[in-house]
Amino acid sequence: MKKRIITFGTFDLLHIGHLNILKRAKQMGGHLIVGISTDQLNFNKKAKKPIYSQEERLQLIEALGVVDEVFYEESLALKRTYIIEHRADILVMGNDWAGKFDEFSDICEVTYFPRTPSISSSEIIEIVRQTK
Ligand code: C2G
Repeated sequence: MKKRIITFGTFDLLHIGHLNILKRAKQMGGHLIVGISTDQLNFNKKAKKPIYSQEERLQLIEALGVVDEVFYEESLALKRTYIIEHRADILVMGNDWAGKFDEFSDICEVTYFPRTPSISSSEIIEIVRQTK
């Protein structure tokens, strides 16, 4: 039986670090489901909206060959519900979240992968800002 793998993220300014974690998650052997955090959720967390809208971010992730299913993550507090609703066997996150989701190990396997070094959406924004 194929495993069902779930992961969450903003995926703003799609970059190689995003692709690497999604590829690694897919390699765990199954059906990859990705929760895209909404613009409102980002605004609540960081007091700013992502550069790409939630519709654009969702379409970009959905178009990747390694992704099987996408949905909007509207609230951080609903993570348990999303895992249950999507019948996920494994939760994958980057290790910037290490330990943060261990509470869900009663309903699924929780795995953290090392982040790809030297790239992030915020760094891209910073580089573009400084480049005239
Ligand atoms: N990531 C990575 N390497 C990078 C940058 C990001 O492996 N260089 C991973 C992150 O660890 C995360 C995923 O890519 O697992 C998405 O990253 P972000 O878009 O930064 O997601 P974030 O804002 O952390 O949203 O419910 C949790 C949130 O929705 C997570």
